[in-house]
Amino acid sequence: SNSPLPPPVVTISQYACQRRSTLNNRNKIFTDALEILAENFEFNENESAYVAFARATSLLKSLPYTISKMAALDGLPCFGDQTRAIIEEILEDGVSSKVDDLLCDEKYKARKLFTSVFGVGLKTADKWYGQGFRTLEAVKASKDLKFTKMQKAGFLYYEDINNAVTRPEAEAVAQIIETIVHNYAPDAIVTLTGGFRRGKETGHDVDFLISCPETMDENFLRKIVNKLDFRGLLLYYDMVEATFEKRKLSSQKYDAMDHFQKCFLILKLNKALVKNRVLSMSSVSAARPTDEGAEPEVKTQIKDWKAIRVDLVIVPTQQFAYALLGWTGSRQFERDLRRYTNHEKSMILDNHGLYDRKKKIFLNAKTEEEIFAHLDLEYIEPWERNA
Ligand code: 8DG
Ligand code: MN
Ligand code: MN
Repeated sequence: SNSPLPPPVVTISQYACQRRSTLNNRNKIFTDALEILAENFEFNENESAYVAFARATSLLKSLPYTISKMAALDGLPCFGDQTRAIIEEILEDGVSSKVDDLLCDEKYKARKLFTSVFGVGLKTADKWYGQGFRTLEAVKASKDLKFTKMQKAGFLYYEDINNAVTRPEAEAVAQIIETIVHNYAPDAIVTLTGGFRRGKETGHDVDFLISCPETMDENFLRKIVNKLDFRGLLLYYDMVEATFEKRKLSSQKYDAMDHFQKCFLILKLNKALVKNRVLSMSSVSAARPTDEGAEPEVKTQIKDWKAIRVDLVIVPTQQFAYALLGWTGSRQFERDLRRYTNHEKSMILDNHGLYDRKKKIFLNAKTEEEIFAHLDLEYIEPWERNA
């Protein structure tokens, strides 16, 4: 019999690493709500609900159209009864009552507030909440609470750190880091990664990989940090030494951890440095005032610097492509990349390499493109990884 061919069906993958998710999210009204609920499931350690909401959110971010009726979800992966119910409510009322309730919830509000302090995780937030604390002022004023060095810095620079880092600020930091790195190692490569590499205009920090030959002096990162300190730019640092148990192959779940030497920093960025960079990049740079004949400088209370969170990761050249892929994110993109690798390819991917479980070999790669090719995936550009 000659039945006509069915119309071609465009199927959308359940894996974020097989979708292109740009920053042009056409379903923000839904994803904003789902993300808040997902975060609360994460707070409550409800792993399965968290995963369901995170996957549905991520899928919506990849759609080239806005969901305007429930039927538009037909045939899409990643939606279950719970996530559908939220979308249905938003379609009908414009808001989700579950989200509205949560935003007024005492415990949720305290957890959000406390974890917004650098160095405060869920455990500490819940401890403070359990002790009756509800505001940062009350926590700071407490005589009984002990704070880590990290939390002290978190309180000290709270406002700056919770003010998103802008791209001009990230670029100013990049120039500082590059200059210092190249002073010690002219052929080391500094690469801006994380959200800024995905094209975001703002971020909560600035992430850099510093790729070095395997023979690199193990004190290299320490020298960079010392130099930052010497130049008066270092407000806080936490050095994490490389761990040499090369790979934990049993781990099937994505955790952001890797074994590279790294340093979590807070830098003191001179605001004038950022402004001047912006000015010198535009055509009005000639209009910059000079100091000649100017009034004597009046010392004011205005703070001329901003505290910026910076991550530096030292990566041996050989593993650079894997580290870059891992640190570029997004978190959901990385999780799905690892899940796809496990379930569809019987391989294991981490920030150091790719292991083929059947062939029992590690697969080398010089570029991200080669890693995608090893995984039989179409290449997804960094700005398409905003899953
Ligand atoms: P943002 O800073 O713009 O808000 O977002 P982001 O740049 O995407 O997030 P991030 O928290 O700075 O992390 C960037 C990527 O790095 C993310 O996909 C997770 C990944 N990552 C690792 N290892 C580690 C680690 O040890 N700590 C952290 N914080 N992130 C890590 O691969
Ligand atoms: Mn980042
Ligand atoms: Mn980071």
